[in-house]
Amino acid sequence: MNISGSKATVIRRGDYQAPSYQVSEIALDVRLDPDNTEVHTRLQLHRIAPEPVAELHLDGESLELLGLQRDGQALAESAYRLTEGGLLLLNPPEAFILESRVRIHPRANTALSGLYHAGGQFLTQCEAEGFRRITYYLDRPDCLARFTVTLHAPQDSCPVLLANGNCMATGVEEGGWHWARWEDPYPKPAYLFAMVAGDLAVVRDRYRTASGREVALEIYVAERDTGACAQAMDSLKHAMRWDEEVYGREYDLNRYMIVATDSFNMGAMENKGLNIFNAKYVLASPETATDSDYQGIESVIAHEYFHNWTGNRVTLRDWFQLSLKEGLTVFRDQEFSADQNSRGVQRIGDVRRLRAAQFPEDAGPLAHPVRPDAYSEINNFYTATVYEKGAELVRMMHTLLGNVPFRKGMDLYFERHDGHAVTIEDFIAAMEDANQRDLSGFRRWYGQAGTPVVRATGSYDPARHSYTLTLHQETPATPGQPVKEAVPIPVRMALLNTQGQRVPLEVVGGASETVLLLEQSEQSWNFANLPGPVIPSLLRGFSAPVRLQDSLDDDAHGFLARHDDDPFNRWESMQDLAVKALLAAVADSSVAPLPITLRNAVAATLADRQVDPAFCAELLTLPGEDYIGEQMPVVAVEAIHRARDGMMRAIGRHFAKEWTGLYHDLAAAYQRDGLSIGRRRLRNLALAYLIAGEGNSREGAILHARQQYIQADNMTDRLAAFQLLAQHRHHDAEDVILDFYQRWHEYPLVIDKWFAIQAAAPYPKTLRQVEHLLVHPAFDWRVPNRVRAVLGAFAANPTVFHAADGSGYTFFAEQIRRLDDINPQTAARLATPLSRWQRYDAPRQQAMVTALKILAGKPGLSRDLAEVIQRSHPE
Ligand code: B3K
Ligand code: ZN
Repeated sequence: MNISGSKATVIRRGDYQAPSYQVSEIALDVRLDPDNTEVHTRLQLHRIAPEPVAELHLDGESLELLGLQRDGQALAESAYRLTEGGLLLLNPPEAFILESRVRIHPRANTALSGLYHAGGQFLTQCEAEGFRRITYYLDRPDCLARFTVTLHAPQDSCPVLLANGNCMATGVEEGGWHWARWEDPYPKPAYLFAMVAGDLAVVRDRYRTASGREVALEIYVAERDTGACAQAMDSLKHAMRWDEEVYGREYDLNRYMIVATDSFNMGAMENKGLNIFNAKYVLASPETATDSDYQGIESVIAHEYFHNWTGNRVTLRDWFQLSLKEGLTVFRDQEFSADQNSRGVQRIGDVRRLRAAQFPEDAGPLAHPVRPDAYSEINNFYTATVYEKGAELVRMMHTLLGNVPFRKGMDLYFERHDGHAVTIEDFIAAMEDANQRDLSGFRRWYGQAGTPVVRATGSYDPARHSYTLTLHQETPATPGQPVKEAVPIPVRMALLNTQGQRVPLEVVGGASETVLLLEQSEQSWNFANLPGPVIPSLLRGFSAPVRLQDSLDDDAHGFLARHDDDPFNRWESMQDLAVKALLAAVADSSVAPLPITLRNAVAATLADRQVDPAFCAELLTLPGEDYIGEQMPVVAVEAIHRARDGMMRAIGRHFAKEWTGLYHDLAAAYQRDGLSIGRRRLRNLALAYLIAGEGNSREGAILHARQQYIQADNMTDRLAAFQLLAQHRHHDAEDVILDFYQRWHEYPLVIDKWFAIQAAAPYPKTLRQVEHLLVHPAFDWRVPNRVRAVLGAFAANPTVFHAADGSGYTFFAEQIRRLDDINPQTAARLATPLSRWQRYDAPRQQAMVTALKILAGKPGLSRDLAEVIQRSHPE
């Protein structure tokens, strides 16, 4: 039992059983109507189990059964049984054709899983288990079948009818309806099925594959958005080229379609040949999208495209293997983005995300291995652990093997498993077999939750001219896994001399960088014949997803912050200096001073004209409040906020002249290249520091911000100014908020930003403001982007969500309760910040647990939310 008083069915990895039947062909015939859609399904089934079975289970959920036939005959009532989760066929013959007719209700489907009708369009989302909400089926990833689908719809409301694969025929029928038949030549699991119908415009382009085949590229959007698809189209073509060049993988159909919608539960979906995307990752124009929106489009378009090989051609045996496609595909999209942009800045961003989302997850009650052992709702496992930590595991194998051997492993993986549903084990085995390497330690990484802590100690022996490095690893216990084993940890490292140059390492034939493999709980290495004293640069490029305690003092970090030639480590040293100063300020409840080492490092960075502006902005951005909280035994909410604010002010004030100089020097007309993006970022950071500072420069900066807000020729600059003006107490904040809404109210993606920025303002009155936002005419509970803009931003607002009186939690729980009736998947995901209650002081703990209990007591609690609550507070 749990605090929600129910016991949900738990699915366990160890219970996997191969299906007893397979479907060779599935033909769907769908008459689309927002209120009553009829789906006629014809399945060709045959037994693959060696012996006859007493019953065959077909999944089905929220379906109204209208008729069932077997081999052309109505099925006798004694031959089947309807169950809670679907349909049982009793004593099925060895091979047969099953026809079913069901009715479903797309408009009422606010869960946005299965077939739904939103914004005038019919759309589907079948991963993970949405197909069973369309028809009775073997809705499991190891059931691969050839799909044909015929869509019927009124011609005026739905001139466009799309599904996976190739369009084979179209026609008109009575009453102003028309139809289209699509066939996908590649057998696929049902989670990759998609269909779309609506009034959509299309932006077309072409791509010629390496072997010379022409592929039609089509992006479907609302008519008025056709001018905002260039970034998506370019990114798609770049991704297609990259996968050919780096992995030798070509696209395999004649047509690649992308559909954009405002109503989507996540970022995008890789349905075979017909990706469906959250409009946020498709639409961009300089006036409406920020630089980071552009980068988001590039990476998500690439991610979904890369799934065509890692996920679709080679798919999953069961959902426990989710990271086999997600971790691997995230690794691929990260590498793609690193090749398109700056590798160092990309890595810093990836690690920032990992630490912001995955480390906390791994340290709390929702911790789970990259390959989980059990779930009750699989949609709850599309987590930072499965995605981001999963990508890190692939990256570590890549680091250990090297580029060419890794590619050999990938080739073998595709060669062996193309067209099959496989496991993480199969992936590791391909890497091992292609290279005669033993990677068995990685099986532990996949099975063990928790973030390893690596402690490094080192000493230089002047008499022997040698440096000894000792590394120790330990993984803290996680729920259900009290005892942890050592895992293989690749530690990329170099030794720097006092001039900041890497010294040759004799043990690796004079190379100046190497990868140490820490496999036991403790190991030591000795570097002999060094030219003089050295400072170690460890875990370069963040070569493993661990917490490193490097036992270096501030002087060493200050040195690395200025001299390390590894961009990640240079950034990391800067962060370490800032975190240390901030923690000291938190400990004595003071405003953070600006310690001399940090001040010198900031000064050196500001003076360094060589450094790329995007990287410079990374170096000068202070760690976020959440990250600082992560470094403390109990998160001191207000003290952290005060300390970080204080440090912003100190850096703003101390370097006011430099910031002002940068702000003016970096002004430029809008361009989209990497250098211009970096310059904008640094310039807006300068503005933020000036506004954080005090006195004249602050007043001047507010004027600059207002001017920038009005005159900006792009959304990056306009939004940066808007955020500073809207989130800082000053007299015309409200006018600016009103003005922004009036300018952009016709652009939902921009209005999401407007909602989010208000919900993120760090003042007590924000709670009231958020109450108003929830009843604003533009707020819509059925649109996940909008709900996330308000409630997601609210829950990420440290001082307001975690207000000492518990008001933030109570309010939040009430909203999640409401959302759960509309969209359980989004409700469950948004609720996860409450799982972190153990990290706070006693009164907050109590208030958070009470909030969880309020949710647990909700009548009709969804399985999604019930699982999150139960795991968050198991007693
Ligand atoms: N595979 C989808 C995510 C599906 C989430 C289902 N709840 C998008 C992606 O990772 O590419
Ligand atoms: Zn994915």
